[in-house]
Amino acid sequence: RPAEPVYVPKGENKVAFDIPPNYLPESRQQMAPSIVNRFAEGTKSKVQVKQISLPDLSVPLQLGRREPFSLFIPKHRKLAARLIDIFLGMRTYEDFLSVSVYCRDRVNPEMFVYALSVAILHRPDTKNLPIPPLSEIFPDKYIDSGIFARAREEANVVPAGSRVPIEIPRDYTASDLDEEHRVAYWREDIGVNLHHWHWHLVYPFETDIRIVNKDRRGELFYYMHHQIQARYNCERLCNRLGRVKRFHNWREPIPEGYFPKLDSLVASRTWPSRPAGAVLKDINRPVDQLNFDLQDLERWRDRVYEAIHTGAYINPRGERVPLTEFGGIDVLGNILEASILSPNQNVYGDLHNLGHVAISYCHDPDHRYLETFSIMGEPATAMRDPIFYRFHAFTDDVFLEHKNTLPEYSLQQLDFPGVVITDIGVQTPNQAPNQLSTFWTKSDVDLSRGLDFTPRGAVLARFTHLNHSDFSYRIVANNRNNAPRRGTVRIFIGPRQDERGLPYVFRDQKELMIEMDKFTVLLRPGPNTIERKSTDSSVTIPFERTFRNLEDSRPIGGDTLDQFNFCGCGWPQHLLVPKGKEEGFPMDLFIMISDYTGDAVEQDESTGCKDAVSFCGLRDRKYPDARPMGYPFDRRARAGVETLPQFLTGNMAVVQINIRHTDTILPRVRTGSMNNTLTFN
Ligand code: CUO
Repeated sequence: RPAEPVYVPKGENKVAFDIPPNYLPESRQQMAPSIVNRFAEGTKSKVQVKQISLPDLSVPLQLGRREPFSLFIPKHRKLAARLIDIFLGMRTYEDFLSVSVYCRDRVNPEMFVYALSVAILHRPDTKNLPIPPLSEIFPDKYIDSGIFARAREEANVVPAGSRVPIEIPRDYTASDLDEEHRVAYWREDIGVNLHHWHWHLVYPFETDIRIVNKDRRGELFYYMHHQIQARYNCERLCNRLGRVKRFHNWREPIPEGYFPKLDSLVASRTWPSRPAGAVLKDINRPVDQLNFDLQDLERWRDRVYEAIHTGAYINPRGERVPLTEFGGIDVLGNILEASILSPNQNVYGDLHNLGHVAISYCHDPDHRYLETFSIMGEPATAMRDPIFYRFHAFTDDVFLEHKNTLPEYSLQQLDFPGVVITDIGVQTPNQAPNQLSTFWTKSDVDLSRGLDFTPRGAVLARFTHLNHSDFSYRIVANNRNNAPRRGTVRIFIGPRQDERGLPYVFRDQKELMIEMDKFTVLLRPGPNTIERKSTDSSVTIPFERTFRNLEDSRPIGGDTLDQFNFCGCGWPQHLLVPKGKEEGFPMDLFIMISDYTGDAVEQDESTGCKDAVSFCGLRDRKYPDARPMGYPFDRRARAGVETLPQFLTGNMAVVQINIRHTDTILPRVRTGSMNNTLTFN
């Protein structure tokens, strides 16, 4: 019987690996067994690691143990891709475990965790194993470096069980002198950054083609990042900031500085900062095998625009291939990112990835100071920096340029014959109708997995994040057909007024529409009332899953451990609702029920996690909505439509809602059908 993956729940961390002696790194092979084995003291059981003839690891070993690792650097990507191939190529789980254990103390740790995570997610025999959240493995990517000295002290002085969580201050990266700091709580949110890391783990852009080539992955690259932009812009409006200005002239100084105050514990380095006014330069860093000019980026950009404006890209044979109405955006996503699915990297290059690289090296473009990349250089941390949104406003604008070339949706493509929405609204318990309420909550993350302290046990860091009261949507829809009809409910919210207080025209407002939920309904003939809970959103995952707090991983509402994985991808539930304002922030709630005959994707029912399908798709399945992502707001409106109300057909409705923020810290109530309701802090 082949060995099966072992899952060791946190808190019962009492299993040790029994490894062949020659698997230890050479430096440790001479040490006394009592030293080598001291971490195994008190373990209840041992996992035997089989000795195998090891594959050739010379390629992944080209990156040093203490060097930082960036997915955006082509050399690093290639080394990681090789390691992933090795992991995926192991025939049995036992062999996979064996080679992983061998690599554990040899390969660059960041690359190891990345490649191992991708492999676990995609191997049939491990895809149901939970991956611990990156915030536990590398807490230094998420938490102010000052916390770690205190954590070490706490761990050494105070016994496990009596330790008090270490409070992470709310304003540690900047002061209010920097107006961008007003939205730092959102950019630096641990859950948002975990989502982004996890999304790129599920949708890698360079490794085995069978893994990269997921249904509509280029289009999802566009759409998921577009939604990040829409949400960030809305958050800015809530904080009296203008919408993000796209960063498209790469010769201009960058006024937004960023000082991350993170230290890498692995690479023993401080993440570089970027003072205001930094200017991008040509990159020539032999150490990273990187050599490209800003002109290269500009050339690629111009060629991508040329493809969009002529409606066709050039394939490697020099032929023009049309960017089609439905498939064009997917090709364009792969071209721009660029993933290995890009049809022609010689012509269109590697624009988005090397854009990240150019920005992340602007402080040391030729390596004269021996500095490494800044936080823009990797998906786990990039969303903390204001320049992330300015750069992605550029990529988003490229996609919009393409979308603007497509035919507008006709009334027939929008309407659902015989189905009329007569009433919509949201209800927060104990509040006026159509009001949402936000506040702050403190939650804890356990740093202990990522810190190598000898006294073991949890070391908690307590951080403050935005949160909201759960609410529900209510939709009344009349089906005038004399048979049941299946439909897809599409829920968006968008700000009503721009930064000057002027009402939005449709053209601008559609770019700011935030997807809140999407689900199918069966409408019986006559009036139907649909109730839907905010916690069921198709864009979010519950708090417990964002942080995969495995101690709390008892089943929630029928959920089982094997769903804790693919499932780490998803917008954090606590950021579903924009902050709003203390005096209230008016938004339009838009709800549409589209005709399911145009939405349906024929495929087997997914057995995996389906909580955040809008952003993350379904595992081993097609994206479960046949419409273009972002529908119905992804294209220009038909002639004559200037405002959202003018856009509506009978199967759509809009109502004004109000988001009220209370500047106090309220406890978090654990949601889901738990036996015991836990309140944190
Ligand atoms: Cu997700 Cu630029 O892609 O970061």
